[in-house]
Amino acid sequence: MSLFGSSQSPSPERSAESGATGSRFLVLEGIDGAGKTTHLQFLASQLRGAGQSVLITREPGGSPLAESLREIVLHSPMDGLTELLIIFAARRDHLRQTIWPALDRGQWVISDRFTDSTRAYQGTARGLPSSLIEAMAQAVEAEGRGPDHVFYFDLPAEVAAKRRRDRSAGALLAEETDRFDSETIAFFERVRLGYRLAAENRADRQTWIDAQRPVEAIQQDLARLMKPWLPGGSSVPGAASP
Ligand code: Z5A
Repeated sequence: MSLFGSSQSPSPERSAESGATGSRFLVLEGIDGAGKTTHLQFLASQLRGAGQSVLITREPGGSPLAESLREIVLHSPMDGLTELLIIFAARRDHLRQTIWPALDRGQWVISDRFTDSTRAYQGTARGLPSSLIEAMAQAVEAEGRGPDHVFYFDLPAEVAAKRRRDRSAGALLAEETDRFDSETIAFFERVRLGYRLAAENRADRQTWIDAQRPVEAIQQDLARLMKPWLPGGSSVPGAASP
């Protein structure tokens, strides 16, 4: 497993395979409040600063139909299997309407969550069979390109809950709550475990990030990690030096 603080670079083989300037499909994963949104904006600004075209998207959502399904998943009472079916329906449309066309155009795609969220939330945390999840993932994703690299932002559930409370307290408008907000700390610790299992299965196409560290320290590592992926393998304007 690639960890910040130990091995931080993408494998040279993979960089050579994709070409330093080739676009990539990047995914950010982690429990609610782990910092995905914060760091997604940073990654996008680094890429744009290096002249790359970037599409930012999210799951559930990312296409008109999938955004409608997102509202249902987040707000309508349902059982775990119904939740799983809707999430994969949304993913299928997201891939067909948004992600695959963007990759075909040569854009970088950065998605806030993808199938490892399903493995962690519906699989490990809700207890739906992994055989079912993998069969659905195969059916929905197989004919196109999947994530080239996944960043896992790991944070104890208690710390994430505090960050969410602090964020709500500082917000000008009341934050919208959803079905997941009423889940317990134990639930989010199971999600964390699910992410660890997913990361182990992903071998070298992932980076495990200790998200308890300050934002600046994490972003320094992200900038260093991305360096070999950028044109000329050089640093980008505004990137923190390693
Ligand atoms: N879901 C699912 O069950 N199955 C699936 O397959 C998929 C999704 C795809 C979507 O949630 C829900 O869908 C999700 C799982 C489910 N629900 N849960 N839980 P969402 O998209 O509405 O929300 P989210 O993805 O969980 O993200 P979020 O609340 O926006 O959190 P975040 O993006 O990870 O964190 P953030 O907003 O960047 O940071 C949180 C706060 O912490 C903020 O004030 C930051 O300034 C602060 N922060 C960030 N990093 C730091 C550090 N390093 N130090 C101190 N403070 C920090």
